[in-house]
Order: sequence, then structure tokens, then C-alpha cells
Amino acid sequence: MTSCESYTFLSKLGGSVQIMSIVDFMKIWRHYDSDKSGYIETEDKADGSNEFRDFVTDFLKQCVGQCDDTSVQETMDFFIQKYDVNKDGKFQLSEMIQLLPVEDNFMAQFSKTKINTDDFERIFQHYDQDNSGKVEGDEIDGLIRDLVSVDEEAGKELTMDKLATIRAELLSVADMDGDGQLDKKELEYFLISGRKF
Ligand SMILES: [Ca+2]
Ligand SMILES: [Ca+2]
Ligand SMILES: [Ca+2]
Repeated sequence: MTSCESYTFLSKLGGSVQIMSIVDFMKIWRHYDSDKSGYIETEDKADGSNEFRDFVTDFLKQCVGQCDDTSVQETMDFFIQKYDVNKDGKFQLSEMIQLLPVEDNFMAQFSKTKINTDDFERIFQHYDQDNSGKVEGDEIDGLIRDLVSVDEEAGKELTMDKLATIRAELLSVADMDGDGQLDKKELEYFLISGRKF
């Protein structure tokens, strides 16, 4: 393989690719799933675009500066072989998370049944990444991913479809003022009294 091969092993990159938060991962995901299908497809679309190729091209540019078409193709093939675990030719959420240097599951350190006030404060700070005082958008999706993935088997199966279903359920229970965001009181109530995942 070409010089790009070493860059496909994210663990070897040291400082050049930082560990990313789950919220940043959700932003990246949303960016590359440009047709909003809930998957990053590896096949060309009718218009000649290719979501996974777009991702790999940017990835290589960031890691090595520049890469030619051959390197992009070889890196795509390598990633597909290694991370398209169920071999359906597209990346679902749980597969893509393995491919990128995403932080350890923040929720894994807390008890599933007992979250105290100090724990809650840390959880809220962690997921309210833009310090808006509310957990919203990609922040909610990051939190849901982590809550679901505390159960390792459920985490392995997680798709955007499932995440969207859970988001709707979560909001219907916890979003008391109906603005689509979770403020401190709402999330605290949900995590401490009503947590179901
Ligand atoms: Ca897609
Ligand atoms: Ca797949
Ligand atoms: Ca926020």
C-alpha cells in the first residue's frame, strides 16, 4: 500500500488527530451523511458523488496534507474492509464511531440507576458543549449514543434510525416546555428519576 496506509491507523497519529468528543463526532457524521439517509454510503450515487469518498478525502488531507485518487481509493478499501463490520457497503453510526478517535463513553463511569447531583453536574457540562445552558441537537444525539452504548451489545447495533426513535421518546418524556432542547432541570429530572436506557 502507499504512504497513506500508516495514516489509516489513527492510533499511530499521536498529536495530528485529536481524540474527539462524541458531540463533535455527531457533527462530522451529519456533515458527511449529505443525503440524510442515516448511513455513510460507500457506493457512488447517481450524480457521481460518494459520501464515504468525501470523508476519506478530507481525512487524508487533514492527516497528510494531500493524497491522490489512488491513495483515496486504497484507504477507502482498507476502511471498508476493517470497519464495515456487517458488510452492507455502508457505514452505520456504530461502525463509523470505531473508525474515528472518539472519546471513551463518558456515561460508562456512572451507575445506571444512581446518578447523584455531582455526577449530574459533570454530565451536563460534558454534553452542553457550547455552554448554551441546554443540551440540544448534536449534543442530545451524543448523549443518547452514550446512554445506549453503556450496554455494549446495544451500542454495536446502533443506527441513526434507532437513535432518532429514542430521541423522540426522550424528548416526549423529558422536554417539558417542548422547545426541543433539554435544560438542566429537564435533563436532571430525566436522568435521576426517569432514565430508561
Ligand atoms: Ca447517506
Ligand atoms: Ca455497515
Ligand atoms: Ca448546548
